[in-house]
Amino acid sequence: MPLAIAARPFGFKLDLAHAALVIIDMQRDFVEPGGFGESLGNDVSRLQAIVPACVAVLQAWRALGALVVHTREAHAPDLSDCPRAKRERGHPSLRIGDLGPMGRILVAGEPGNQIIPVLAPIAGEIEIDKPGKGAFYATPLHELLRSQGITQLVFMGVTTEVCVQTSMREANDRGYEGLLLEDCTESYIPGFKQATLDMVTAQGGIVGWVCPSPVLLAEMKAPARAALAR
Ligand code: TIU
Repeated sequence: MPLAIAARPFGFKLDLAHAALVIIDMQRDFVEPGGFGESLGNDVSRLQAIVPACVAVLQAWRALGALVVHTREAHAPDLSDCPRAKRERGHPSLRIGDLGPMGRILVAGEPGNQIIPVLAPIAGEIEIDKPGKGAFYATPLHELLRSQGITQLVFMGVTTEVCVQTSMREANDRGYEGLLLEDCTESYIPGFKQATLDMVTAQGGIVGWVCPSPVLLAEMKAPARAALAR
């Protein structure tokens, strides 16, 4: 039996056997000083505030044995997958591929490209390096999810209006139902987070659903729910 999640704009029926938790780009590049996010002129401390809520959801999700997906925004060391239109945009203090305090900015394998330790992937979880903003563009994610019968995605991560919203829209176009946990996502620009939550849920949930993580956790932790584990 699905979990009945009190979400906006209306209830979300979560079937854990066919759902994945998708954690977007919780990597040092965005959350810690010295990475890509700060190079663009942002205050990265805003993003650190969501980490405890993300950890709580990840632990609950793992406890029920449901699928977890981690993404990283990452480019190949030769930057062959980084278009000029992305690298040469604006006037950042460091461009993608430049050497920063945590290694080369947004390059796969560099210290800054690692997911923060408290959310680090464990064995059995899917890890996706993505060169774009969306988790599906130029990655095997759709095929991996389909092969496991996944039809619903619960989203956390950063930033709300850039990689999270892009991934939710890509997922929606591919037929997935998406639920965004509003206290587990953040933007460098506060108004953009709220705007994204509104855009996702407007027009009858044109992109998907939104709810606070405690609402999800309360349903997941109900004793009878343990039987739903994959
Ligand atoms: N700049 C910004 O807000 N975000 C990104 O560049 N990437 C992600 O959102 N992951």
